[in-house]
Amino acid sequence: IERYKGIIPALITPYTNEGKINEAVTRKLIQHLLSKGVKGLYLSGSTGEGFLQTVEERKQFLEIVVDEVQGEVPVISQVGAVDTNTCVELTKHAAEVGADAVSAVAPFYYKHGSEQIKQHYLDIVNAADIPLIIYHIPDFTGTSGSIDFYEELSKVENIIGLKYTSKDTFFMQQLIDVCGDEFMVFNGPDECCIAGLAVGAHGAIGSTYNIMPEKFVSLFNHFANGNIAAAKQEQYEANRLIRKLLDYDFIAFEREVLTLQGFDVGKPRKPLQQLTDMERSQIRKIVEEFPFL
Ligand code: HMN
Repeated sequence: IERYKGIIPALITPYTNEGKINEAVTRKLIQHLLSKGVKGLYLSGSTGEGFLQTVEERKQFLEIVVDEVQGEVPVISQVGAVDTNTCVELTKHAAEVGADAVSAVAPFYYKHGSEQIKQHYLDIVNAADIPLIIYHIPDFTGTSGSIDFYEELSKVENIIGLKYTSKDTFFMQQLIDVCGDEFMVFNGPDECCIAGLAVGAHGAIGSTYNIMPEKFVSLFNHFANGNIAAAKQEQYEANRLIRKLLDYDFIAFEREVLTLQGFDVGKPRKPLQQLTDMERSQIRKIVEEFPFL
């Protein structure tokens, strides 16, 4: 649990100009993020575009990341999919190639009852000897487990935590209360990172930690040291940027910023927003306004 405490980027998946996974840029971006003090990497989630990739690509990407990280920090692979079989296949693969944990969104598109969703998670955790971090993102999946639902799953051996992408901090606090301190909860919305930490989140997984890892590592460290005023200052500064970012699709925006930072991560996959030249030049101006980028 100590190993996971901190800031964990939900890694962008670098693509080549042809839209294939870009191994060289992936390795370079990982070294950069590690050098900034991130405590793990979260792959193939919303930010990583796992849902827009083939199973083979998801496996290939994980293999590259595990090889580059060399055990320095935990690697968490998001294996969620519409169907259980794909999740099971990706989980077995993740265990085989040495990922530290898998994570999964609730099955989406079809409307399932909570019993089926529970069974889906049990099938994943029973597929291989690798811990599971549930991914709660009700706005995207259209389903939200209840406090009781998560409490029950938190008691299952090898379900070690939850990534919590919602701005409802009361719900988060209740979850932490009933699941106990050994069950890790990660804050999802970066703009509310300090709020999540304040109600007891153990760490934070998010997309903007790709583009400003230092800001949030600093926020986390200040918070951990009880320097709340300094942590709050970092959150305020980050949020002035996030507010601008939210005028665009966050993946398109962050890919553009990374490109300006020297990481040629390519364009997001359609149907994600493809930036116009005008939008790209607006983003360039924003980057100039924020020296911490
Ligand atoms: C993931 O890759 O799964 C995400 O990073 C999830 C993460 O919690 C992000 N949430 C969403 O995109 C809905 C945030 O990092 C978010 O992008 C950021 O707070 C800006 O709003």
